[in-house]
Amino acid sequence: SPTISRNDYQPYPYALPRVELTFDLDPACTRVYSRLHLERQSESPEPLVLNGEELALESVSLDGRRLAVSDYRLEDGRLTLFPEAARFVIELVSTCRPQENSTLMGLYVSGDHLFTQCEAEGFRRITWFPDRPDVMARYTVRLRADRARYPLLLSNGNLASNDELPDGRHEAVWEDPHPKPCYLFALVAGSFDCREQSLDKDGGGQALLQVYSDRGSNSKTAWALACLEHAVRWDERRFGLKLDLDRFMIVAARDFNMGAMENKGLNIFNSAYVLADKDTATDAAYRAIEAVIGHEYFHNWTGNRVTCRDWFQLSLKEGLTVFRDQEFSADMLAQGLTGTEARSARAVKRIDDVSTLRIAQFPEDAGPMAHPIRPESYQEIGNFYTATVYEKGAEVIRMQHTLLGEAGFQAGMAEYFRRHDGQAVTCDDFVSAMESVYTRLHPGKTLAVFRRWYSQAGTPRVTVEVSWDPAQQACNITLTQRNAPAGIEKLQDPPTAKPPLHIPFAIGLLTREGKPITLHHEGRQSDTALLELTEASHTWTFTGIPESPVVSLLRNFSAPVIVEYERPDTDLALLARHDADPFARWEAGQALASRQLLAMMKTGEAPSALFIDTWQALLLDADITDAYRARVLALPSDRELLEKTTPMDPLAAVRACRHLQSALGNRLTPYWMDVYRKTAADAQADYSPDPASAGRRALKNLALSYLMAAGHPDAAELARMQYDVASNMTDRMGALSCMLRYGASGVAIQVLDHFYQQWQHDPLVMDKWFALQATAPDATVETVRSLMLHPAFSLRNPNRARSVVFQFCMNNLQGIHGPGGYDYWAEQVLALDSLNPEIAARLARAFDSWSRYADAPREGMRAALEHVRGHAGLSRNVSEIVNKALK
Ligand code: B3K
Ligand code: ZN
Repeated sequence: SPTISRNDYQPYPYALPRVELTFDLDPACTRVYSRLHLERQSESPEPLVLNGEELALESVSLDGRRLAVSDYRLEDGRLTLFPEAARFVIELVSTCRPQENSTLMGLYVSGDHLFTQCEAEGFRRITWFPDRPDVMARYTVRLRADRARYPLLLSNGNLASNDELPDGRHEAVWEDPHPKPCYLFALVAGSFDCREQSLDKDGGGQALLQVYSDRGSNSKTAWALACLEHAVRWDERRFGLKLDLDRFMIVAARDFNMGAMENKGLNIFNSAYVLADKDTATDAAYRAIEAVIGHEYFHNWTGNRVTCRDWFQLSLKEGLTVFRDQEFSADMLAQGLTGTEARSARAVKRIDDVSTLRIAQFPEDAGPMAHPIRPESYQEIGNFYTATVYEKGAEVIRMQHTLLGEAGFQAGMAEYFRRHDGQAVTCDDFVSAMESVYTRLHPGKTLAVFRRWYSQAGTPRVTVEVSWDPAQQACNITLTQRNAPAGIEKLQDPPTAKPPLHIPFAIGLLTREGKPITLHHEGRQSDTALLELTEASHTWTFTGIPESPVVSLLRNFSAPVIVEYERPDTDLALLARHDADPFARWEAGQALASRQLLAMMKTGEAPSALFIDTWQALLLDADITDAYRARVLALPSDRELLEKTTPMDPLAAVRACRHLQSALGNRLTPYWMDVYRKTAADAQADYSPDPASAGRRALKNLALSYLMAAGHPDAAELARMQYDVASNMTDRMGALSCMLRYGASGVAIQVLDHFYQQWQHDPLVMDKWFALQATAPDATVETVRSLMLHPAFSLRNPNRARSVVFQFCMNNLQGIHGPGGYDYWAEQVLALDSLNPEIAARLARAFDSWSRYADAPREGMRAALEHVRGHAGLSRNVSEIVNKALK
């Protein structure tokens, strides 16, 4: 497939001020009439190139004159016209086939409804069009369909009219006052429940907020609507950004490739991020819904009002919007709290986000798909909706926030909108707006070095050296950065290093008793100092340090880097108990646990007394919240551990995690029991997803898992009881997953069956039922094959495919690396590829790290990748992934 390069960008030669679309909607064959008002941007005539895929072209007219086939060129997804005039109107008639569209891009059928998904390049599957984000137009959309089958016809903007037509049909006309790129176009047709509320807009006027979902599910949309209102209010308060619409709609779809889509005024969501009630959704699902509803809403400014010039700039909207949704979630968790409690509530969110970054993005940055947050090239843009563009992109925004401070960052945002509202711009434009404020705050300083974060792939490594000078009472801290080239780091063959990055590195110093030491840094006094590393290496000296301190490094994870620092376990234990920075405190405990796990993998060593004592101290610390305690007491997952080993030995990682969990369960049994009893008291209380209650449930379920792992004689009974009396899905799932992971298999099967009987009618709960089985430690390829034969299984539904195939291939190390695992993976990649290339390519990526594995798994994974690569007719999506993996 051809490679598309960032540097080849050319502006589109035409402006498209107005678009009129008429749809005769029909699942078998939808006819689209399109009228494009075009204005040439250059002096002399230019060919007009439109994109189209899987369309049947019926006619083309130019200024009302029907063109002959010889007047235009139709090849390879491109329609080229040769207009002479500077302003003209093109009329096109074409058809597409929603029913046959299993890619879920363009116009497709889900259940009894019709939906669209256009980002990145799906609009070309609806009609011929300049399908690129820098062509922004005002749309008028006329939707016509059978009234009984499709009583509701939605598109972007405001409803201008809704009229009856002959033959039981009706039509709705929508006008969107905001110019937009076609990737933000949407239409929905079907019969839905609707929950709505009106909202007083900041600055006057009212807006209608609506959440549409499948008939019969209205009782599950209250949380989503509440989250939408919170998001609107939060964006007003924290960013000063107002809702610019009279109507903001969210529609839930059962079949959806991603989480959701920010179409202007008409967000379409994976139903997993809309529907929730206490009986069917876990606490984690409630928080995820809040995050995704926030994310899509925040796109209305960061993405829609100011959009991307081209798809290389994707992180312009995604990194920034992820940063905004992370802050929204953190603020929601900390609502009503102050001081340490607020800080630890925010830290819980930070811990979860950093864990995601490490498990998804760090490996990507060290593997065959490594790319800068602003990629230089791609074959298929659908493959670049990655953890790097999203999560690392958000870290790069967060570092700008750290460097500018909240007020400076907000001033930078205001400047960004002042300069670019209504435009399609680049990542550079964003940094320039921030830089204008940065330079004002810090005369003489620029973001020139910082900009390299946008063009360099790879996770930087920062080495730390600390020395204390008793004569001077001074502490010297040296930071040194190493930036390996993209791709797998070749250790024997030292690669040419990349230039240094601008790394904000927050540190603190503690006394040997764990007390914070005040630092004097750049004219400020604080427990935390922000060191700005902009060269390969730099040393800072802190004076007035009366003893050799313990250093707390990379507080709040102030930069997406790997810290390398040799220190004794006793220092980590001290930080895990006393660090005032709740993120760094968690990090120290995790580092200590990782060392235990690595030692177990190597020598079978038992956990140290120091480690057990640390966990005991954390269990007993009266000053920490339940939610935070649940985070600090949890062990690194087998996947996290695996990332830390070379070569990667998955089965040894699984064994070590299990062993440590059971050792901790055993050694601290009375404490876990105590925690369980205290937190279990509210099992039957009224359910509320608020952070304090959710934190209590998280801690309870963690305690249960330790007791189960330890094989405590009462644990199985406690789990069974918890399942039976559970008033909510979090407790039900917590108990059931413990039974599957650690319990007797007979009991687990019986309970799974009960669960099935109770929830078989609910697709989202059935996804959980499938996922629990696909990730059970004893699940084999035979297990997942038989799950796939279940009548409720379908590879065409992405949520269901994810719940079985992806869960097994990505989250069940024993299963996928067991007998037949690799063949199963290859077979599923190919099966999915013939239905839905975007989803297939995501599964294909599960083997990205194959070359870092120990011999046996490595050769097996390579053979499976080669098998996939050898298959004729691979999609561009999967072909790019497997070819890069095998390079
Ligand atoms: N912008 C969408 C991405 C969908 C692209 C799928 N090919 C989701 C989001 O980030 O909000
Ligand atoms: Zn997004």
